[in-house]
Amino acid sequence: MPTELQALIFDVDGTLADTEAVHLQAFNDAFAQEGMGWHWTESEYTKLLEVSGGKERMLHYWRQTNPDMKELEPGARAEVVARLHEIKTAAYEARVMAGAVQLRPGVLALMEAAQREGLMMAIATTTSPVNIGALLRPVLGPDWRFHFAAIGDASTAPLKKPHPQVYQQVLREIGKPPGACIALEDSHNGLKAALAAGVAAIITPTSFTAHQDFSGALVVRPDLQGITLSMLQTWLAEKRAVAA
Ligand code: XBP
Ligand code: MG
Repeated sequence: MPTELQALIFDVDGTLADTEAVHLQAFNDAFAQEGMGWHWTESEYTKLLEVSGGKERMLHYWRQTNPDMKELEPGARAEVVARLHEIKTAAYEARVMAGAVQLRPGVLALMEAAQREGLMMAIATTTSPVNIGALLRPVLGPDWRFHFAAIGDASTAPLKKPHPQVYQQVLREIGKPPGACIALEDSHNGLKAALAAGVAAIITPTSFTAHQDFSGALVVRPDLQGITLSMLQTWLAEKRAVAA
């Protein structure tokens, strides 16, 4: 059993930044632009977040609101959703690049500490790759990718959280055992994905996920402010001692 914390694996939406209100605006931008006649409210969207991934979320909503709709051609509905998602992604990226979201408290300090101490960092998200760059480029610079030993996202892991695929991919790529890693997550689906891959998770919920079930989390905190690497190491060691 590894005893040292060797890597931090960061989720993106909700964890690095409270992005979901901006995702919601971008979905509604796309619905309006394409004349879908849909408009998601914040409470509706909070419930829809149980489905990870923008395309999956729209398909789920469409099937739910129009269960009897017959597709004239197989895949026609998925094609419309893919088009909506392209528009939504561009709208989201523009909003983020215009400064609509900031990193949550403590995120940058934890990343800087990990770098100072030579701890590996990785990203495990269900979101689209362009969204990660829009968020991290302004804070970490044009070489933001090189801060991370692996980046798992919607383009690498088609099976979305709570499926552990993205965590399994990232673990393979960084070559670390799951017990030597800690995941930083904000949602029930993220927690389940990390746990199913054998990775302990710290949860920092947002207003969109605060009502969810976080049983099995290593620790639940309002945010990452004041969380040090030695605290993470201690929590991991305590968990291992209990499990032994
Ligand atoms: C959260 C999500 C994402 C975003 C939408 O991902 O479920 O799907 O809401 O992003 P995570 P896309 O917390 O794992 O980062 O539209 O690009 O799918
Ligand atoms: Mg998240």
